[in-house]
Amino acid sequence: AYKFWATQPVPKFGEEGDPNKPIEEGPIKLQTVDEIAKEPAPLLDGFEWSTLDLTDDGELKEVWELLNGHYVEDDEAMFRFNYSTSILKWAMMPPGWKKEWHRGVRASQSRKLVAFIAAIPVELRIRDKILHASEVNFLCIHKKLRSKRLAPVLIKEITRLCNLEGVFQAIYTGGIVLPKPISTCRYYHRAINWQKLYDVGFSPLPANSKPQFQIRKYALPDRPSLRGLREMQKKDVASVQDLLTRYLAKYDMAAEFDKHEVEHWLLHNKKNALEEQVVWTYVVEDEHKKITDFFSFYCLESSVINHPKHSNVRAAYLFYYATEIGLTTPVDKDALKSRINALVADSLVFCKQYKFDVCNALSLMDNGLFLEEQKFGPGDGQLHYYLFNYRANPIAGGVDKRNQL
Ligand code: YNC
Ligand code: MG
Repeated sequence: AYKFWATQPVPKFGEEGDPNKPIEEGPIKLQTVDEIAKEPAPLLDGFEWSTLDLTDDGELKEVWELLNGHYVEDDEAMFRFNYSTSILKWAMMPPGWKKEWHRGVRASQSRKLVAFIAAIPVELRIRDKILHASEVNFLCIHKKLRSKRLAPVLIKEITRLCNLEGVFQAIYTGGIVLPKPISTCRYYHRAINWQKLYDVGFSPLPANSKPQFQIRKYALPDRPSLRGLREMQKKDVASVQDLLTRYLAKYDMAAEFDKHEVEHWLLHNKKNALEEQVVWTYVVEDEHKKITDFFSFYCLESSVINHPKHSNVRAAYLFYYATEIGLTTPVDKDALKSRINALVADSLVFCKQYKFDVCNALSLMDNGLFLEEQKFGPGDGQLHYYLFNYRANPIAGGVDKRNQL
């Protein structure tokens, strides 16, 4: 098993993992840029490598089409992620993005895009070390080309392209088990439009319940309740970056964002009126105009496969949040819990206002403090986190959540 992964610089199952004997953390294999091949490995006859230019609407559309028809589905093939072109640009073009890291395979004759893989740069902190790493995502192969060992070829190509830029470590996530997860999270779902989720087969009707009970259970107020809550604006970027950095410091693994990254990942760009909104961020401003809290969520729709009435489910994914509580004084767990619940409760109100059907969250960061109280239920999906070419002790919980994208 794992014929390909056994050849890669990743830890093997059973190799170590005595919790009483933590290992020394660091790279598995050391290389320099001049050892890296300047040219890609050849592809099967009839196929060729192609760099996708996502600033070109036509090429962006090609990536969208491939993913729309062939990207991640649930186990029963009822739903498939349907990334909008706006979210693809947001996810693949953060500050420092490189065109070369949007890599595709085309059929030589028809020019049709049949496979894709992408990477973005990320400063990743693992405990006290910061890695100049990449985050690999959107690995996708056309359904007709599956099980032909093309995935390892794509993975080796994106590795080469990262290595050529001096990047030798990467983070990636997936629903499948590979050697060897550094952390594993579960997906949780909170119904907003229960009736629709039931209609499409996403939410079951529990025994002894009735639709009207379920609808009542998930009802939400029309207005948020926190004082000083407002949409994030450009002038908040520095405060939000400072607050987020201090908040994330308590986790063993997290991205380190500079101001440009905070602006990219959290601030909705209103200037671009043609673009659909991808991310929503709200801050809490106190009476001294200080930002004390914020929360955010992004929109990712899923296609409903073969349904007579509904073609998609509009899902909000809880993204970053932070609060001053516990940052300057010793953590009062109850105060933190009640504050985070208030923040998430208000985010659900906005999810309803913006017509989301469901709000999703992972079992990471401090989410354990609100999942039950805010009526999130566990899903069947798991998300495994992996590091490429870096040996590290397992991370119990509390990883950065961006990789759920
Ligand atoms: C996967 N998701 O185990 P072994 S997540 C990594 N991540 O190798 P073939 C995967 N490896 O076991 P197919 C993988 N899925 O023999 C499969 N593999 O060692 C491994 N699905 O290749 C697998 N997107 O080409 C096996 O498989 C080998 O034709 C088999 O293609 C797979 O984006 C896939 O779920 C996933 O489009 C492309 O099924 C295809 O089945 C597909 O015969 C639907 O491949 C979409 C989907 C995956 C979403 C994601 C993160 C990807 C991370 C890749 C690893 C990056 C490493 C870091 C590199 C940079 C380093 C630096 C610096
Ligand atoms: Mg294949």
